Amino acid sequence: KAPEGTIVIFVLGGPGSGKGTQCNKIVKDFGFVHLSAGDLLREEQQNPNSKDGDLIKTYIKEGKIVPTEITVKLISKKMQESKSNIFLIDGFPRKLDQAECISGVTLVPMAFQHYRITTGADIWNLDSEVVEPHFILFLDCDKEVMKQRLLKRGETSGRIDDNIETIEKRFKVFEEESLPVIEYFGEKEKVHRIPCTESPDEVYLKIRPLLEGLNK
Ligand code: UP5
Ligand code: MG
Repeated sequence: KAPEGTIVIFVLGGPGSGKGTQCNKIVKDFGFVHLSAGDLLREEQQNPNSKDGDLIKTYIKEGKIVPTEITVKLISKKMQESKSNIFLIDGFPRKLDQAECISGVTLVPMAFQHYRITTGADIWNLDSEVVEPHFILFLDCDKEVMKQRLLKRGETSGRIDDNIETIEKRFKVFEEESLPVIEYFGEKEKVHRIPCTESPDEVYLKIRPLLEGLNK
């Protein structure tokens, strides 16, 4: 049963840590709407009408973080279109300025359960209640394990970033830019660190009680 009220959970972790895999399990059991920033960017990249397609492709190929306003627009559109009010946001925020702008000040419930994510100071002018991310699931995985998973997936995924050169770049960006986001939320005592080198089911056994706890 879905918990009452708006709940936003960020699912963060290195490339190949299992964010998508675990989110799918959570969706099945708890009915969250799963918004993977990477999936939304890939979808936009393939949309022939998008003006950002080429730029997104270049960034993903290089393992770099796409400019915030593009990603935020995609996430926020999906939230607005959704009839749900419980969201798993997978792979975002990915760098400190994204975290600072989104945490506590940027997820704004509008009338009739519509949502908007803003990235600027204009938020302070909005006469609305602010929603904090409920908590952060940090999938903490050994780098070598992640590398093997991604190389294996690369045999069939068709993802332009599942090759050894880009994988190394993604690791570097994760360590330099995304780990500070986890520290940032850690200081706010919002992070649940989930070791995730075991099988998907075993990892999920550690996650599920946290979601069940939301109903209490
Ligand atoms: N697998 C999963 N769990 C396993 C387990 N416990 N045991 C054994 N195998 C396991 O899993 C990866 C692979 O491992 C799969 O084959 C799975 O079966 C297996 P997955 O669940 O897909 O892991 P995930 O963490 O989701 O890996 P992903 O590759 O999606 O993570 P990234 O963070 O690298 O990718 P994302 O799609 O989020 O981003 C891609 C790029 O988009 C970024 O590099 C960046 O360029 C761009 N981007 C932005 O610019 N901004 C954003 O906000 C988001 C993305
Ligand atoms: Mg993913």
